[in-house]
Amino acid sequence: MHNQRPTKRTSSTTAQRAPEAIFVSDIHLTESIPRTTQMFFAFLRGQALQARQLFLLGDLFEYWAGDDDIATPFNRRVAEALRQVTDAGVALFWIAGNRDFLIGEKFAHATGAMLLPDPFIATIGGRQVALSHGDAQCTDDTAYMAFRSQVREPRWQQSFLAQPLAQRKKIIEGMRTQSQDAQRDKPADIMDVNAEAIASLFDATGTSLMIHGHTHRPARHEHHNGEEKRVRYVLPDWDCDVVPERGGWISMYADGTIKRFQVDGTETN
Ligand SMILES: [Mn+2]
Repeated sequence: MHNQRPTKRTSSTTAQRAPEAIFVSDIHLTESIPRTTQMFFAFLRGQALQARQLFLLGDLFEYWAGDDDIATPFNRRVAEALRQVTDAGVALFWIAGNRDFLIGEKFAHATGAMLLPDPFIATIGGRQVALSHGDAQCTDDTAYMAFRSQVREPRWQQSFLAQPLAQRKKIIEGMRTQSQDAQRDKPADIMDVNAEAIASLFDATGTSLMIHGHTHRPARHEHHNGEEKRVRYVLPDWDCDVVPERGGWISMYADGTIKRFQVDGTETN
């Protein structure tokens, strides 16, 4: 047995500190990825409960057909897993992704999540951090940007949501097939964020720190704006139903430090 007596040295090491906030995105939860779902639930029962705040930065779900879709058994399980996090006292925040932007107040109520606008400026560990899903900054993909502005219009959403759930799911299925076909023909670069769109987002939010997802290109980027150093973290997407498994999250601590973790809990440097 190890000596359980805490010492000053161990209690001050970063590895043992509880994070102020954890950020995660692009889990793309759906029934066909059971191991990913299991790993995400394990994350919610484990690391997430250590944090004061959990930020879901978009595309938690592979798709969301409207809040009546919460009755689907799989979605119900996800909502209940999130509810356990908020019931345990963790503040849960949500930014919509390009696949689950139809999440609404019913989902928020069921899970205890607070729906945030994109972008949102949070203050964590004394630092201001701009949070975004990231799809709105992929401005080189003009076809996607046109689609995005259409489906984000309240009138489009109203008429879409007025259709029966089964019909909406069929339409989304068609859109996903189309989008997969289109992505195959698009050069990889246009599916990344645009540098000017990122600079504009830093300018508009007045921050020098940003966390987003969407591109599935996990990284820590430094952007220099005159004397100012701007740091941008990109979250990984999750897929634990393939080898090697992918996924992970970003933790931010009370002193403002930031660490990136892989889905198995090891730190990325
Ligand atoms: Mn996305």
